[in-house]
Amino acid sequence: MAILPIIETPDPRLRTISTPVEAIDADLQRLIDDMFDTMYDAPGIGLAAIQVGVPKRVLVIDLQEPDQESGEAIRNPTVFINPQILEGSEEHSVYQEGCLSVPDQYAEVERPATVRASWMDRNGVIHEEQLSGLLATCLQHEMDHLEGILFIDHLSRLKRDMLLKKLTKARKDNAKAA
Ligand code: GNR
Ligand code: NI
Repeated sequence: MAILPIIETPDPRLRTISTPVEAIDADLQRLIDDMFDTMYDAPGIGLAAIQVGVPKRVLVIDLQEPDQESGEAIRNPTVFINPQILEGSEEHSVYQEGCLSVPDQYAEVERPATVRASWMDRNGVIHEEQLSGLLATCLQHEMDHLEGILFIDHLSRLKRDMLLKKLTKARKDNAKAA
């Protein structure tokens, strides 16, 4: 188990189109475990393999929603291998999104509110489900990574440029403080 370094924009590797997984072998199982460690450590609610430099169609998601009674985050680690979106709803919803590869920057993104998706789990079992809410948004955000797309690509040029400027400034300030 290992925490892997997360690649940040403008690293060109984030623009790679990831290729389908052909075998669920020990190497892939280790990658999945390391991706969960990396996601929980960050912390984040999702992570695509390309964010740790591996151009394979694998992503992990755990919304870690708080338990109604204790308020503690309940873990529900889910891995999506070779995921596909079969259909997106006409209805759209807007979420404030962030990305571990665009650190500490947030913006509203509009996407289909529900999606019908299929994927393989780590045992090779195929799933097909209708997903909604934050899970639907997160899956679409992660699947964008598999195509080399970042959430900032969904913004207007003006908003994207402003956000990237803030990121550059934050990095400079951090470098000074360090
Ligand atoms: O941690 C994350 N939070 C998040 C919030 C709203 C929509 C998408 C996300 S995914 C993000 C982690 C990440 O960068 N995954 O690629
Ligand atoms: Ni992301």
